[in-house]
Amino acid sequence: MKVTKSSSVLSSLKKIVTNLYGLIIITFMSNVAYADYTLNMPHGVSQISQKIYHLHMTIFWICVAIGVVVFSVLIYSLIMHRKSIGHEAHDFHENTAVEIIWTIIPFVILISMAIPATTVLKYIDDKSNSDLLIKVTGYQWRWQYEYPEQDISFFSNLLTPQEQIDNKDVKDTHYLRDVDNYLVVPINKKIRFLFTANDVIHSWWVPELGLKKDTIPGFINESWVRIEKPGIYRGQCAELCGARHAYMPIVVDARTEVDYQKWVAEQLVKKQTAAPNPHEAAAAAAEATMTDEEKAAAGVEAPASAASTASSPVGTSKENLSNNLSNTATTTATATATDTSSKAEKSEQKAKPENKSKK
Ligand SMILES: [Cu+2]
Repeated sequence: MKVTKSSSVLSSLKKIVTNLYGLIIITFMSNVAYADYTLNMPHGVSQISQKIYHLHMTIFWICVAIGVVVFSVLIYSLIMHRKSIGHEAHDFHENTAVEIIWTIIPFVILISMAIPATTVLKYIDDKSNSDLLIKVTGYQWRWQYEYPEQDISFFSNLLTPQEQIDNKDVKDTHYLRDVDNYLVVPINKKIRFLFTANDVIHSWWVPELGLKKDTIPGFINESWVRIEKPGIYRGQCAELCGARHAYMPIVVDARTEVDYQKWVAEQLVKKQTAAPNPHEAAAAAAEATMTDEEKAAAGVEAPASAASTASSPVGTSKENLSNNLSNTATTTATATATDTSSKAEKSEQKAKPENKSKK
């Protein structure tokens, strides 16, 4: 009986060790997953990411100091108070002074950690006085970016060919980390982001910007960033959102103000020269020839109602815009559900990788 029990313990121990060994091999040998692996978190290129980095280092060094003190006392006690050198243990219980000290010291440490942490959190939470508004919508499995103030909207899709995913072709430098349309933003501007999703919960994460926010259907999350250095910054969805969760990367193209304005102008020109949707054009032509009575009979409403749909409202103030976006967030799921496929098709036709600069 004893033999079978110990042998079953031994075999389960063996299993655990084998599994652990496998896990270690996978973790350290998979060079794809750790292509960008560095030991510490990135410094980043925004004020938020730098503040997060410094907070992280402050807390890290406090933990190191605690570790050094605790382990020093522990090791000293183990060596100096061992039985083999004839140390006799003291015979006392319930020392009030010691108990007060070991309550007060952790309390002071926790407060000294909470103060810088709260300061950074308060800084991150201040979304006021932004220069630019961008709405990010998560889809299975791509991102939509809308610039309501500039009336720009596009989808951003994975660019990695299926052959590379299937191991039939050599993998790119930016394997699973490249998209057709980059999110172009200006540097040194306070960019306010609104996050929502159209289907399931996603999470928009760009480590270099210090920005990670869940995008939740029916809700709007907010955040902001001020990027200090022009460049290409890559990220990915950080919330398990379905079968192709790994295939919705994020690429942010931070440009100088002049280059950003050029891009905006290009987008607007592209939009004007794009071929109009034949169905929309026919409907508009029919509507233009209708009298007011005919319009009322046909149930054609004033164009103002268009702003209440999920499409980007044009010519509204920033405050109204936010309200509109908040209102539409709740209807996004239903309103855009029908809109999505046609919009997606359109964007796919338009989405030529014009700003795709492989570095
Ligand atoms: Cu996702």
